[in-house]
This record gives sequence, structure tokens and C-alpha cells, in this order.
Amino acid sequence: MNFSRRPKNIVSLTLLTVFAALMFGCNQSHPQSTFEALGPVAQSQLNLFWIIFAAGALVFVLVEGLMIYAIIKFRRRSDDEMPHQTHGNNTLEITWTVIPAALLILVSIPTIITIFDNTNSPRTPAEGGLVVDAIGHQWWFEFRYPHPVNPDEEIVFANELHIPTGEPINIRLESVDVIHSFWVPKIGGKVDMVPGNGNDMWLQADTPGYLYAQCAEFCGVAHALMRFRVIAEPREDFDAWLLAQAEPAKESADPLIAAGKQIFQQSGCTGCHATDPSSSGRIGPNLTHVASRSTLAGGVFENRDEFDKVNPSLVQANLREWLEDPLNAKPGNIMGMQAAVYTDTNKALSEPDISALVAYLSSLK
Ligand code: HEC
Ligand SMILES: [Cu+2]
Repeated sequence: MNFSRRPKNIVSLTLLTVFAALMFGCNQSHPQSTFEALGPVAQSQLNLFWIIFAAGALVFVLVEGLMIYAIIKFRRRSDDEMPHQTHGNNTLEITWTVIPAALLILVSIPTIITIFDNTNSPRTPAEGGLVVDAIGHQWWFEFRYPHPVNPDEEIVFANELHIPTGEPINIRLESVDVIHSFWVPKIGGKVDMVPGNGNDMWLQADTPGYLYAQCAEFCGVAHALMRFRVIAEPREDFDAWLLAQAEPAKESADPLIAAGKQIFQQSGCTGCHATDPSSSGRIGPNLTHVASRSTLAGGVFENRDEFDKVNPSLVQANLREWLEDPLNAKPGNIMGMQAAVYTDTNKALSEPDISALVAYLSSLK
């Protein structure tokens, strides 16, 4: 590096960085912005952010102002003048110890109130509030709902959390492997999913919407591709959705679909995937209604078209791409690393096998 050019490089690099940051900020879509709070938990977190930000800004302006004042006031005025030397000042030292301590105490009050508000659900399961289990897996999310008809059973779904709007939803967080973190930026969360040590949280969406969410704790190679969606919908739509999920997998007489089902059973898929709505605790997502999901493979594939509807031809194209080469779509994922059809070339799926599997899986609506 040419050292004489260094300051110039630093200036242009800084300008470039500022420019890039501004350009990114210009984007109209902020699917994961915490500045657009759509529910009470996210709103209280945002309020707390502004309180702390304001306190920090106040301290910044005050300290910088005093510093600039001192630099100018006590500067050396001529080459042979020695500025006045000061050693210790009790009044000043007490002041700049007491003011920050007081500020910290002030900020801690709304912080503690927010922590308790975010922890204590306004309608607990005991008070009749809806409760959903969210289980972290490397690298996807499992959700279990109470069965709408049979209280002894659960409905198991993946990568898409449906919630009724305007109600507090109690979420019990767990993990089967490493620590993950559950985060829906616009309505709340960022609470850890710890294996063997359940955490509780609640959140609420005030209006219907399709929200982006993701794991917020580094959990291994595919962490960045561990996403999920939240679908907030009116109570009736939610109830209808849950009833549909409680239905057994669709049967079909179509020969290609029947062939696909057979390949599914013979290729080891059932070792990791259930096709019964109440079956949980497998290595891979429950596939009973996989073709009704708006994404595949932890949010990697979008199944929705420009009208925001799950589009059957997109579902088929995405299933095909996933089954042809899961490691290309999501590097390091457990299916690509462990399923025999990908690790043992003698068992590899043929093109007709994949077509039959796509026909079968896309019939599971
Ligand atoms: C070793 C266990 C294992 C086997 C065997 C396996 N899978 Fe998977 N499968 C997974 C895991 C884990 C995921 C989740 C991957 C991710 O998102 O990180 C997955 C994801 C999927 C998905 C996407 C589901 C969703 O909701 O996103 C489909 C479809 C699928 N597998 C089909 C199959 C088929 C068909 C077979 C048989 C040829 C098969 N799998 C065999 C573990 C397995
Ligand atoms: Cu994770």
C-alpha cells in the first residue's frame, strides 16, 4: 500500500460505505424491520428501544459538546505557552459518576417493566389462551397445535406458524439439538430455544398479515437458511386452517401418485418423515399437508406466486429442485447429508422416481 495515499483511501472508503448504507435503506420492502411493530410485544420492545436511544443520544450530545468546548477553550494559544495543568477535581469526578448511575437506574425501570410484560402472557394457557409448541431442529421449525377436536392429540406442522389475530399466543420453545432462537421481528420474540430447558414467551399480531421470521442464534452450517413464516389471520380462517390440518393425508387413485407413495415408502423417506397429522418427533418435517405450505425447506423455496397464493406449479417445481439436489438448495442440510438416496449412489433416485415423488407430495394439500 502506498502510505502517502492512505488518508485519501480512508475517505473514499468511508464515503462508499455511507453511500451503500443509504442505498440499502432506500429499499421499500422491510420484511424484517423491527421499526414496524405490528403487535403489542414488538411495540413495547420498540418503545424501550426509543427510550434507551434517546438517553444515549442525550449523553452523546452532552459529552461531545463538553469535549469540544474544552478542546477550544483550553487550547494552546502560542508555541511557547504551556496550558494550565489540572490534577484531579472532586466535584467533577463525583458529578460524572452520579449522573451516569442515575441515568442507568432511570433506564432500568422501563427495561424491567418491559421484560415482565413480554414474559407474562395476558392470557395464559390456564386462562384459555392458545398455546403452540415451537421446536427448533437443525435447520427448520416444527409447530405443534392442540388438536381442534381430540384434546389428547396434537397437530404437527412445519416452517409456518398460523395464529389468530388480536389474541395473545403462548409459545413454548424447545429444541431437539442445539440452541436456536425464535424471532418474528415485527411481532416479537428473539427468545432462545434451548434443548432440555423449555422457554415460554407470548406474542400477538394485531392485523392479518404474512410475516417473515427466522432463527436468530447461530446453530450450524445452514443457520442463515433457517427461516419460517407467520400467517396471522382472523379467528375463523385460523380455525378452518387447523381443521384442515387435522385431516389425514389425501388419498388418490391416480397411478403416478400411487407410484410416488410407494417410492416414498421404499426409499427410506418414512424413516424421517411422517404423513400422519399428529405424528411428531421425527428427524424431518411432517409432510401430511406439505403442498399447502407457502415455503419449503425452512423458507428456502417460495411457493407463493405474485398473487400471494400457494401456486401448485411452483410447489411442483420447488419439490423437484429439492429432491434432485437438496444440498445445492440448502448446503449442509440433514436430508442431503444423511438420506440414503443421496449418500449411496446405488440407491439414488431416478428421474421417473422423482417425478412420481413430486406427484405424490404435491397431492398432499
Ligand atoms: C435422514 C432423514 C431424512 C430422510 C431419509 C429424508 N428426509 Fe426429507 N427432510 C429431512 C430433513 C431434516 C428436512 C428439513 C431440511 C431443512 O429444511 O433443513 C427434510 C425436508 C424435506 C422436504 C421439505 C419439507 C418442508 O416442509 O420444507 C421434503 C418435501 C422432503 N424432505 C422429502 C423427502 C423425500 C421424498 C424423501 C425420500 C426420498 C426424504 N425426504 C428423505 C430429513 C430426511
Ligand atoms: Cu437455528
